[in-house]
Amino acid sequence: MKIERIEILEIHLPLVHFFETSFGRTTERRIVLVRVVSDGVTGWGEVTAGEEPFYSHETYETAWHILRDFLIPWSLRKEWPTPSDLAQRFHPIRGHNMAKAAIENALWDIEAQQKGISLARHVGGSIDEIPCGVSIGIQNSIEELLDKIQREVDAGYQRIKVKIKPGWDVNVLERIRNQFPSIALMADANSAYTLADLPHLKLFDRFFLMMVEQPLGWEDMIDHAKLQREMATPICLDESIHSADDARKAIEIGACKIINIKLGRVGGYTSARDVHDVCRAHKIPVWCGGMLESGIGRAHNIAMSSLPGFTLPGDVSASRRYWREDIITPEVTVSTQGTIRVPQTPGLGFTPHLARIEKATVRKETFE
Ligand code: OSB
Ligand code: MG
Repeated sequence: MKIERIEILEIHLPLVHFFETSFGRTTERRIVLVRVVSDGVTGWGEVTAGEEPFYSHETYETAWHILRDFLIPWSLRKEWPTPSDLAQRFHPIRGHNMAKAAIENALWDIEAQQKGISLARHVGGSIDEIPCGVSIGIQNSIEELLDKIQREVDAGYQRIKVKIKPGWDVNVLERIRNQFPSIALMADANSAYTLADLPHLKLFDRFFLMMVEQPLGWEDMIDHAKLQREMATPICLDESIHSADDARKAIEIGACKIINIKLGRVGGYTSARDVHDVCRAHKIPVWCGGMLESGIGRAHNIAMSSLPGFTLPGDVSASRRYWREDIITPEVTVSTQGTIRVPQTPGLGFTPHLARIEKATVRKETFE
């Protein structure tokens, strides 16, 4: 496939409700979208980097720089046999996985359209209805959190993830378990603790969580392995896993029992499939994490979640939980059983709503 044209767009989308983690509160997303044209076919990708370098070092602005000055010039006007060849070309650039993923993923969308098959099928997916969970941020009060959980349980979501941090953890989990003794529950700390908190973290074992996600350092594996030896609750790694090699090492040293795969964090489908395959070979279940994506990134998450190792409910949920109007049609909807149907139509399976995208665009650059 020859890439003729790449457009990068920065859109601003207000969230219907703020989202708060141990590293801060987000009220409006600033998202870089990538639109690639190859052999006359258009594909879309989304940069999943945040507004601030708190989840990882990447931001939408660093992605803009890396796309404009490196990834796009390296991609344009060249013949790429497959999207994985382009991913390979990006290897000399250290990190910046979210910027890389946006272009690579758009190529998978293009190829799927050219072959007339769904993106999910094209990347090797076989699940046609994916199980969904929700990620609920830190709220202004525990009562508000309990109300939100009730609403999501009533909507049918199969598991509830809550964000925790020191001061908003054991007390909160206790209240949740009192009101919801048997829901599938997990907690995500986004690296808010250290091994010095070991006695405190061990208290989590009382709540029969499905897992605790990334309790320790954002790049750590060693301390997570020490913690996992002391804790019954399975540890799931998010931030620390950037590649299949990272996954292998984490599994080998016992740093986790579950891995969350995010397309952006690992650098696109080629790497995501490698992480998935390593986990599968070691019988480590995986699930698809979310980054408060617009419909484009959400559609890609749905395609990835169709891979056979994605056996646990992910953080891929309905558009309406995030946006008053999503930028794709149809919007992503979730059944009362807490599932999303994987589209069977060619490509992404959702159509970018160009007028809404245009309305939300604050910056745009085209490369030919
Ligand atoms: O750690 O999974 C995370 C959002 C932004 C950054 C990091 C994370 C999250 C979420 C939200 O948990 C998941 C979603 O609903 O998209
Ligand atoms: Mg996480």
